[in-house]
Formats: sequence, structure tokens, C-alpha cells
Amino acid sequence: MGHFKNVIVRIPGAGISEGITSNPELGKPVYENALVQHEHYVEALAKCGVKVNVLPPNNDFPDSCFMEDTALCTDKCAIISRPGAQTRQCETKLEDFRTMLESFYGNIHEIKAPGTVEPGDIMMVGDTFYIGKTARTNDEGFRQIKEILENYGKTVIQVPVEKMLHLKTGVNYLEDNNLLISGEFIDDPMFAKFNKIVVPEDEAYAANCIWVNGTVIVPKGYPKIQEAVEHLGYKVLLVDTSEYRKIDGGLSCLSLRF
Ligand code: CIR
Repeated sequence: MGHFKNVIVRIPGAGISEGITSNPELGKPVYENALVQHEHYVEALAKCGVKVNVLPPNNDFPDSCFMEDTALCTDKCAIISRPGAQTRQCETKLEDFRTMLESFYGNIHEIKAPGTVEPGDIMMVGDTFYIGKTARTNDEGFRQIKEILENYGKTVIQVPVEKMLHLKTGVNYLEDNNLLISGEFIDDPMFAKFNKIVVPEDEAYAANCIWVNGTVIVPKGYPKIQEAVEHLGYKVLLVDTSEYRKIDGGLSCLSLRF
């Protein structure tokens, strides 16, 4: 794996309490706490040697801090997504986001209706992209993104997802052939070739960790996964994302890394 030089994040707005959630019993995120957790997230990323490019909060879109779902940023091109969640579709139209992407990429593609893609469904493993088929990413979105990526010499593999919100809710690549894997994916032959670190059900949320230049950022409060990742030899940074978890958000969702 190469090296990530940049990340893009968006500071959450006060509207975050109204973000989409499949876990209303966890309660609504507390804005002030979410802001503090976001600061710690940015600090952790900065420690990994990337430049953190920060977009201002947008109060019109409760889920707009989940930058990951707005674009796929590769070493060759960027692809602006088209979220399957209707309330999120305008996040990709925001001018500050587009201007920011244009400052890094000359070649920007875009998913068009009726295709939908949320890059929380996209896992990059070198030049291969695993793309989940979910309620958020449909076959037409897959067809479009496959065509774009294959034109850049990339390999694209579709992964049926039954139970999870996004592919990366349950499976995340840590480089060096290491794969954090949970739930419905554990016995999927598609992932048989990886060194699988099976995430136990009671720490399932921690399947969503991010590798950033040799360091792995792990959510705080999941000791089994913290230990398993340390055991692999990675430097680990812990970040509390409990406010984001309330609305199905995790570490990968909060940034674009490229
Ligand atoms: C949503 O339902 O769209 C947000 N509340 C959470 C998005 C999580 N994003 C991601 O996993 N990439």
C-alpha cells in the first residue's frame, strides 16, 4: 500500500442529532460531545502524517460529517457518489465539497441517477475494490462505478450484503493481507484468502477501524479488538466515537483518505 497524504473531514453541525439511525434506542448524539470527539479524530489523523483538510459544518444536512459516503478518492481519480439515502443526496452537491475535491483531482467522475453508491460500501484492497450491494448501493451504481474504475485498470468485485448498513460496517482492510471481519462475512469464501481477524459479536462495532500509514485507529472501548490489532504489530490510536455510533457512524465514515 502506498501512503495517504490527505484526508478531508467535515465538522458536524448541530443537526447531527437528527442523523439517520437504525438504533434509536441508543439515543440522539449530543452535539457538544460529537464536536469534541471529532477534534480527537482529527488529532489522531494528524498523528498519522496526513494533512487534514477541514470543511465547515453544514446545518442543513444532519449526516454531512460522514464524508466517506460522498466520494471515492483513488490514486487515479475521484468519483462523486450518489447516496442511496435520499436525505443525503444533496451532500454531494455542496460547493465547498466540490471545490475541495477539485483542488486535489483533475479527473472527477460522478455517479448518475438511477445509480446509487455510498462509499461506506467500498473497501479498497490495493487495486481491487470490493463493493457491497446494499439498500444504499444498487446494481446500477455498481455498474457505473465498475466501468469507471476498470478504465483505470482497477479490479471491481461485488459483495452481496444482507444484514449490515454498509459493507464496511462489517469488514475492513488493514493492509498486509489483514482483514477485520464480522457477522455475515466471516465465512464468505470471497474473503478466504485474507488473514482474518474475526470480530466477536460483542465488539462488532469495532470491525470498523482505519489503517492510516501504518497506524490503525480503533474505536475506544473495544479491548479485544484493540489487543488483536496491537498483536498484529500496528501502532494503535484510540478515538471515542460513541456519539457517532448512535447514528450508525464509525471511524471510516468520518473522512475521505487518499
Ligand atoms: C447514515 O445512515 O447514512 C448515517 N447516519 C451513517 C453513515 C455511516 N457511513 C459509513 O458507514 N460510511
